[in-house]
Amino acid sequence: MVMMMRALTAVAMAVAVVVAAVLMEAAAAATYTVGAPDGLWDLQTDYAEWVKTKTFHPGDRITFTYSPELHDVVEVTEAGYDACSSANNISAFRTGNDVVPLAAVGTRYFLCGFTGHCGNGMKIRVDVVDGGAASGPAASSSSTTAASPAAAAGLGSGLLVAVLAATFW
Ligand SMILES: [Cu+2]
Repeated sequence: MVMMMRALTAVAMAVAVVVAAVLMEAAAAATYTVGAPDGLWDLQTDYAEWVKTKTFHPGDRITFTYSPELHDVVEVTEAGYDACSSANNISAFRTGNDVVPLAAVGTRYFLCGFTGHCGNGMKIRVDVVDGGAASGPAASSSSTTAASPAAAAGLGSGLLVAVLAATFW
């Protein structure tokens, strides 16, 4: 009976570890450096292409890295984005290493306020979508937590061993 209790305790602990791992996976927020790895916040990067390979969720952050003498970052409305106008800007960043939290679901628009830069492609549209239904292995593959599914699989094996042990003890 004591052995049985020990086995059940082991199973309960294994289950708790797996549940904790799943919860951590769901809560993992990613930070993306705009334009990286092939570019940065500059005139060379194709931002429409860059965002295509990412899925942004609330809690994620984007970082704009650039030389403040050459560029800046202005958050604008959709109208400002379309017209390349920072006249009615929402906010402006000028440090050269600007971290912008993506707190909520919605679309954010950023452009470079230096003359001519937006017209030459220095603008980016970031769609922030709900992570609820999409936070499976497919969604996490684009984040910085690519190792987690493997870790979860390892924990799954541990759970199986615990269940087998409980059966045979
Ligand atoms: Cu610029």
